[in-house]
Amino acid sequence: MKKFAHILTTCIQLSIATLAIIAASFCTSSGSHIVGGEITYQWVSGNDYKLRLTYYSDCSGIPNPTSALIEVNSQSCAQSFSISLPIAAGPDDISPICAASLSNSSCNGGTLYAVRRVIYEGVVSLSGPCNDWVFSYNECCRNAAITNITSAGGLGSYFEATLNNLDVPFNNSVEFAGIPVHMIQNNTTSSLSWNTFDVDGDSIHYEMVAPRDYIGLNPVNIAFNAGLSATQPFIASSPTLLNSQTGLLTISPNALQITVMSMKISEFRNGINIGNVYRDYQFAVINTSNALPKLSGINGNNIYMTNTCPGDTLQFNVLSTDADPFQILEISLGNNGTSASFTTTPAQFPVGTFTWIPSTADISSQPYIFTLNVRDDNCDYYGTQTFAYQIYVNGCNTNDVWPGDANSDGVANLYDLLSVGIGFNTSGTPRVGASTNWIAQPSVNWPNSFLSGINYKHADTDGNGIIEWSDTTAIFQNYGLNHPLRTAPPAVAGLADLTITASADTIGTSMLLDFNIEITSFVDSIYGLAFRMYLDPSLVDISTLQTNYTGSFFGTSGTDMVKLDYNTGNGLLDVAISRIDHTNISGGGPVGKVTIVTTDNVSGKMMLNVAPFDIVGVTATGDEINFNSFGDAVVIDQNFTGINEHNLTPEFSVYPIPASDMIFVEHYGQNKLLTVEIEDVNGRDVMTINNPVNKQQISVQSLNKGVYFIKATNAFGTSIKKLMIF
Ligand SMILES: [Ca+2]
Ligand SMILES: [Ca+2]
Ligand SMILES: [Ca+2]
Ligand SMILES: [Ca+2]
Repeated sequence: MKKFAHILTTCIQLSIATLAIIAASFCTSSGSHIVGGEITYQWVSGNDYKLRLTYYSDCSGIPNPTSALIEVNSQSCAQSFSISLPIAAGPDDISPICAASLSNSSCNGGTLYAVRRVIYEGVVSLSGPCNDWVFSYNECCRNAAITNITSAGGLGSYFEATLNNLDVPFNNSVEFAGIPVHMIQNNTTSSLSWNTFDVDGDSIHYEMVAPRDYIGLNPVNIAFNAGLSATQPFIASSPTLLNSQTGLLTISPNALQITVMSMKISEFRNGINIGNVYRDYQFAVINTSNALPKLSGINGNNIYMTNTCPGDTLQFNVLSTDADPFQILEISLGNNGTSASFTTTPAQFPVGTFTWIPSTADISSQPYIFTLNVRDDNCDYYGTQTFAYQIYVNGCNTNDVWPGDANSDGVANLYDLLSVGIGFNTSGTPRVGASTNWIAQPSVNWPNSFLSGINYKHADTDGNGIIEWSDTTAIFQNYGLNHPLRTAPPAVAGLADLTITASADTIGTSMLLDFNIEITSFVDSIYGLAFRMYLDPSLVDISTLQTNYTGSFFGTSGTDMVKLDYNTGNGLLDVAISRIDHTNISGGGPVGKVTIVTTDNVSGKMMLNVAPFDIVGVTATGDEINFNSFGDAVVIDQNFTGINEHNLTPEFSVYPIPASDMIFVEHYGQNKLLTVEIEDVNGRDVMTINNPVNKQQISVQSLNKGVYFIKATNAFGTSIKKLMIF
């Protein structure tokens, strides 16, 4: 009967009717157009809590109630009563409508879809500690325009928060900073957050659940339309994603729709669930040509996570962009319950600077989530996105293992492979609770240490108790990530030469070229080698880089040599190789080979310079060997192929690209093809056709998705083209 009684209350306020039956029919047909809501609470003292209902409604619906009745229940303590909360703020139009169009907001009598927010607040005195307090609010009716549930206008809203003040002396619920985004773009992927934070520092977990109706006082999950669900409430081109740790939602709608969804946000202290808050909210998917504004990761990169130590000043910049050339952006930091600050430069696309000096009280195994909102000034509706930055505050115990930082120098990169090589096959105590996640992991010291004084346990990157092949995985996974720790560099024990030589002096566009890497001096003792090379992406097709260690002076990869190469995708190639048998080798010779394909858009003549740099060699005991670097230069000449070679070497086309089941290699040169080969990106031959016909049909159904190369060879040489299988 509760539902009925409440409809009556709402409608009497409107003075529409005094008869319950008429009131009920009015409310069902017109409704209060609830867009969403949530209940949060703040601890006042003892068992007193300030309750807040934040209530969102569509401006074209009936006015919001002048007070809100919150039900308070605890089954275990046999408590059930209600409290009426007066309005504390609002109603406010919170729609992302630009100033010039505000007069056309439906909150101002216009036609633009708009949402208003009202906040109700009041203090409740609980009878004592109970582990199952429920604060709830219910009201008919939802917005009839909702499209992902059937007959939404006849369904009620039920909002709830829970508190366990039996297992902890007090709790403040999570809170939501800023204004929720309620309009998103069709056919665009939007990244959004509700900017949740907890002033107590409790750990927060996010989950998508069904929005609820109610029968009596009891919540009832609302069923979604066919094909949709609580975790997939949108009609979308790819699944809606919720990061359960950061609360970041990624939505790719591909239909106009009005979608209601609900998120459960749970708090845990010492592993105990001490409270839950539910935000029930509605998104309108609209058509707009406005491009969404974006924010970079930390200091302009695409990494959104970092680590710091208490007492250190953590500062980083975030860059904003928007594909719309004349819009002006704003960046703001969501409220977050810490002392972190954020400033921005005044510019069309501002740069924001985040600063935080955490204290020892901030040390936590959980990351702090800071959300930055970026907004453009598009009209009628602003475009908004949220980006989450995770910051770990560590105890900064130098004894902790950071998985992948095998040499414990504060970063996971190529040099860590050298420590894996030096410690190869050594066993020690496995790490308790080990993972390859980039967090500080306490670990018992092993008997051995490297020359630098760093314990061998750091090279057991996956924590399974032995340094072996699998320990390259965490280096790769956490490549380039930093943690706050500095150690002195190891001693230097020798000097040698590393030389890169190109296989040609001059080549044309879209052509294959080898860079041979060799130790060109006699080395007394060496065990491992790491270096970087830069291949200018305007001249080299970075996606085609192939490394090959066949015939390496260091041994055979996977047998007596461990290797790691990392293509950063922006021209840098990091290479590291090491023996695994704890025995130095001496002499010199080939290290490996990097094969590239020049880009097809070089105009005129360009010089490609390639030299190794940041070279580190080590002995089996970890002494460092310094290297001189010798590079090479190649002229890339757009017209290089020349008349003679143009006629002699194979000329062919490959289609379709991309392909999934069949390709044609069509030859139109003068000299008969001898072979057509397909190679994968690792240089492995996956298919060879001898004596192909001029229009050779090749089935590629058996090939995995990815990039391949088609090599056509005649008596005068080989030509190569890229192939994409999808
Ligand atoms: Ca809390
Ligand atoms: Ca824009
Ligand atoms: Ca390292
Ligand atoms: Ca291991």
